Amino acid sequence: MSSSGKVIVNSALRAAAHVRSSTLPKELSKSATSMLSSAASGTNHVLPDLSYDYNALEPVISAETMTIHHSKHHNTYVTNLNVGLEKLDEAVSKDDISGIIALQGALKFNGGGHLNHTLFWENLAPKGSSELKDDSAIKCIIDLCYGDAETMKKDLTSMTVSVQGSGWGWLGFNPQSGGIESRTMTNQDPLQASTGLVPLLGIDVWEHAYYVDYRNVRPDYVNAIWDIIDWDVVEKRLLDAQKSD
Ligand code: MN3
Repeated sequence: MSSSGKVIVNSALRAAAHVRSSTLPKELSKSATSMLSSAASGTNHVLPDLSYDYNALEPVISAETMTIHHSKHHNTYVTNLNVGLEKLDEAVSKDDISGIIALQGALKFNGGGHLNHTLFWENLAPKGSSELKDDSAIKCIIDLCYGDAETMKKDLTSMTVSVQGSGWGWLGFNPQSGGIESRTMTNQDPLQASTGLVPLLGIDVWEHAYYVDYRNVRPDYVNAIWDIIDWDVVEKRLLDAQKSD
């Protein structure tokens, strides 16, 4: 790790946590740490490849939407995150506290955009390729916290459809209670850094995520997305979150 890399990581974590570096909290999100630690190796963040083709999620999400969403929108967050981290490094090296603080909004927006979309792509799978299995840990905790899967879907769907403007709906693991919860976030505010909940499943309801396919009818998009959820990924995230709890 280069010393300038260390500066980037420490200052970004400090900025994210609003604390002095000597008191970095243990509960800082692992994903944020790993996101920022790739800057420490001197490499820029890059747009992640998808594990499926752009047309693989049709008819729920079209190839056109996927192409624009991944290669343009997500890519822009990655580009601007890298620009922001470079500026942060510069501000830190000059001990420019005002400059460091001024970058927080851009880092939250672009860093959040990168984290959220990376989680989102992994959440999705071609229709019929994954199912919520009866003997899975995720099914068990859904039943415990919501009664049944249909109630959870209804709850998260209605909250997510109701997001005012641009934002996300999330199913998150609460390390305090050991349960799972539905939550919405506005803009690109990242779930874990903002609430402490560990993201299990996210639904992007920015218009760019559905307008080509559903026009202004957000409820149809959110109702349809349940057909392309990769429940194996949701299960793995839950097990990882419970392990590190
Ligand atoms: Mn998006």
